[in-house]
Amino acid sequence: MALRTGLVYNEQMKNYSLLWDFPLCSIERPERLSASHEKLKYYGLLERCIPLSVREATEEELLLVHSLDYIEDVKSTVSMNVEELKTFSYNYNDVYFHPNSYHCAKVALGATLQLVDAVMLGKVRNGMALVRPPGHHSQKSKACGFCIFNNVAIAAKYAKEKYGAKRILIVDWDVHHGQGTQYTFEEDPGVLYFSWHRYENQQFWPNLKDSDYSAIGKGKGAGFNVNIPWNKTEMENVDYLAAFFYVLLPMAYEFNPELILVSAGFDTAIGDPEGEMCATPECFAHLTHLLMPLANGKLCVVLEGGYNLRSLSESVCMTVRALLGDPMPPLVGEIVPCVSAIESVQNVRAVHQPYWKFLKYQDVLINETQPKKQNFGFDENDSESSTEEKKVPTGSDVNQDFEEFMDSHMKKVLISAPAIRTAFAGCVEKLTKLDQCLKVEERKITIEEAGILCSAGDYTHPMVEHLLLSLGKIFPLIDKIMQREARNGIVVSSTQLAGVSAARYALRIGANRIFLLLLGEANIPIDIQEDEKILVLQINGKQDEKKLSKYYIPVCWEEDNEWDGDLLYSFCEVILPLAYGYRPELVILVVGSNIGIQANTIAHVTHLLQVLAQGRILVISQAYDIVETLLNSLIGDALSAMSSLDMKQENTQTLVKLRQELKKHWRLL
Ligand code: Q9C
Ligand code: ZN
Repeated sequence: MALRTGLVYNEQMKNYSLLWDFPLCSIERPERLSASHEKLKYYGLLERCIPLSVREATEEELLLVHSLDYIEDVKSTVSMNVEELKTFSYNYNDVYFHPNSYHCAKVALGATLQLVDAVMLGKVRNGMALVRPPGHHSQKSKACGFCIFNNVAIAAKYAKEKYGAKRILIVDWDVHHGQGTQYTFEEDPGVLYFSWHRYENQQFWPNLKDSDYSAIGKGKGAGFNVNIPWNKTEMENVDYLAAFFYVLLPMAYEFNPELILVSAGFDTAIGDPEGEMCATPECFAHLTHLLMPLANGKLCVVLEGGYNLRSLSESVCMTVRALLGDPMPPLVGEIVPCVSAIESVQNVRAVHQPYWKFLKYQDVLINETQPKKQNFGFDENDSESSTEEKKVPTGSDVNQDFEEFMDSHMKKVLISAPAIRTAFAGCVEKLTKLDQCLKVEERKITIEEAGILCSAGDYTHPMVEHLLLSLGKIFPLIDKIMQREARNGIVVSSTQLAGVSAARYALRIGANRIFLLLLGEANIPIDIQEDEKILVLQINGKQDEKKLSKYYIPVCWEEDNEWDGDLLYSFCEVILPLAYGYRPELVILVVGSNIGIQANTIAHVTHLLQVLAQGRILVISQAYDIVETLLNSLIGDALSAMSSLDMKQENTQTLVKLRQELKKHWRLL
């Protein structure tokens, strides 16, 4: 199915607001929806989405999570006067009611369920529901924190019941803890609930012990509730990414959800008066993109909080752009998570270690090598890298400085996508999706030209003709990508030298930092190993052990193994963090033949790599039979789930050692 993104929105949900003076609730206003919707229109994103209609949720649907008594109580508010509404509202914590609240809350839930239906029935691949009131604080018999009915929790129950979904992942990136959602699924191993939230050692609302990392779920649900408490404000892009790389992504891959629901609060974004965090809107494009390869692409993003209209609406647009498959804007900011974020992430990994295979060998090893404190790669004593003072934004001040501060963080939205997504060269005629791609003409490469681009002696190789033909396909593809006529490209070439020559050529035409990821054997000339403009990471077998340097990172794994799990987890925990820190302008992925990794796994890696370099990636495959699978990933098709994701203890050890080694040279790890 082509990439299709649904958008659920309806003006009706603007028709309620706060009717009396109640400062704690004044930020939750109708303009939150109109500002988001207007900006989607402004950036031309609205017209690219499939509009989905809303409906009122039924009582039966409300009963999936809420009690009949509570529903009746809420229903009774429709005929209340202001005094009565006030009294009723004060029964609960930080929530207000309006005579139209009940109706809007049913529409917000109905909108969410319409999105779930469209995604589960395959009418759209993914989508977003712009709704209010939000839902994640509301509980069985309680309204709370602007929330009346728990949209996302009910949606999960609905998907289980109506579509038989067995594993649902809920990602709650709102800055508040969705305790309502946690309570709903605490004992349910079929729903993995992940939430990060401002916590400040329980000093922040809703001030619950239940929001700490120690709340891991109960009974059969133990291990399926994941809280990352942020004990400081001003968390940045990199802190959120660290939570994804070291906790959520490997866990989500291991869980293998059939559907992902996002409780998408944008009060985690910069300038929000509630969150006081510093993530920029682009961060949400990255988070969204990183979730898209899971669950066959079935991703429903549902609005929760977000109270700075500017950062809310920009962040909504960024999320929708990612859902649509647009290229990722580069991320600004620090490349090292702060100490407090690292601590939280480590604590979560430690309490979840008994429940997740990807944590099984690692933390044991880390304990052995780091007897005092668990440390999975960050160096806490490195003051230069992680304890820097951050610039303090004046989160709630609406003054000149604050507006300028916001201006400086809202610049990345307009990145134009190349009209053509994927280019190819050479004879791959049998592939089915080529009509969607740009065929690039090969050109003739002379021995002289190749001579500059290969190591001395390479061009006297007996296979010289063969090499020249390969380069004749590869160089024009790199031209197209660097000139932004195509976003990415793919080519089949069986010569081992192709990757290195491609990188040299890209440098020559002006690329500055190239990330070269090699899966399989290849000789890397010494000058490339030392070139700071090319970061090489190579995964190959043990028989050919190589020496690590700053810009050449060989990973040598046990032979005769399936490397799928090892690759995927190393990718989340080492390769991506490293590559993010390097900020490449081009990614070159070389896939060798017979490497013990399934095509589908490499397709996942290919998708994830597209968060880098604005999606500029060239895939060079030495084998022909996997090209179709990789092409699907490049053109943005949904990926199928990964089948085997075991990690080998030996290879995990290699990974942990590698992380130690890399710490000497690189800061993100
Ligand atoms: N400053 C959502 O974002 N008030 N709800 C907290 C502490 C309640 C937020 C007061 C905030 C509720 C969906
Ligand atoms: Zn919130």
